Amino acid sequence: MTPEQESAVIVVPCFNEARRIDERAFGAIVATEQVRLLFVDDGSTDDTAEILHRMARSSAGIEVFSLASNTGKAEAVRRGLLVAIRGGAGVVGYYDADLATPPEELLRLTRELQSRPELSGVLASRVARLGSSIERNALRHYVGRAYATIASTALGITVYDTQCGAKVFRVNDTLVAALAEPFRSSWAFDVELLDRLLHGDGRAPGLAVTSFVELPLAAWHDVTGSKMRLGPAVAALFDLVPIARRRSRRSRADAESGSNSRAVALTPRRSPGRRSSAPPPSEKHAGSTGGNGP
Ligand SMILES: Nc1nc2c(ncn2[C@@H]2O[C@H](COP(=O)(O)OP(=O)(O)O)[C@@H](O)[C@H]2O)c(=O)[nH]1
Ligand SMILES: [Mg+2]
Repeated sequence: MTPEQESAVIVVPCFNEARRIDERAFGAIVATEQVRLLFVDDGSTDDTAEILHRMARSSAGIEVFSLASNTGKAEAVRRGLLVAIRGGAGVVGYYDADLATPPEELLRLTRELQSRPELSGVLASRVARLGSSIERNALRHYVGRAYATIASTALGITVYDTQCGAKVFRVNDTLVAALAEPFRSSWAFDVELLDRLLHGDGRAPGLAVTSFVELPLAAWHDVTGSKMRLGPAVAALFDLVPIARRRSRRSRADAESGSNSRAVALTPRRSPGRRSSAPPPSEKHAGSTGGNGP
């Protein structure tokens, strides 16, 4: 890692991953010295804890944070990100333990964010296209597309893939505020996080939608052994309703007050009562370098 780059810590949520975890691949990721990894063992009942601690002993760039009982991916990611931020990371992210997103792509996402100080976040996007190798189970692909389309509408932005398990964010007050409370939905937490980042709260301002980008992956492949069942994933569509409601309340409030100051879209989506001119990212936050966490 070059000194001018913000130190990056990537959270890897793990629940009963003993059979899938590839110790060598994770060792190779930290050997690049581009990122450190914080594995969150979420009350696993198999040998996950033992494997993770062995990895931490053999690689200086790997740490383990253990939760006593299973809290679900959303809460494990949130808690892990807060630990990483408290440790002084300037860039944090999360990454699925099954390496469905190849390690080199995780490193590419991180470099993209580190090299573009104007960005607040980079999201991996599974866009199948000529020259890429995106292999998804057809049913999961179609459910995922429906979900992403509805999520995009709920957020009021054009985002292709909200659910890919590889995302990186620059640490700033808005990110810290967005992680302060547990997510309401354990399935739609990626969408909830984006919503919180775009709109901020009393503690910190929202970030400009233009400070988020999706990076189309060169490769992604479904890994068997997923613990995410499709039934709850479909039910998670209902978790998007409160996000859509909040957006429509904000639109109404903006229209009533004649405000045009709200951030709008990764690519602005037209919406009544909203203007498409996103303000610049809060300079204080978006362009800052490492160490601005709490
Ligand atoms: N912390 C935590 N992580 C989980 C849980 N369930 C799944 N994960 C993690 O979430 C990531 C994606 O899970 P996976 O089963 O591959 O689901 P997929 O999204 O269908 O591919 C992996 O790193 C899993 O270990 C859970 O209950 N708690
Ligand atoms: Mg998976």
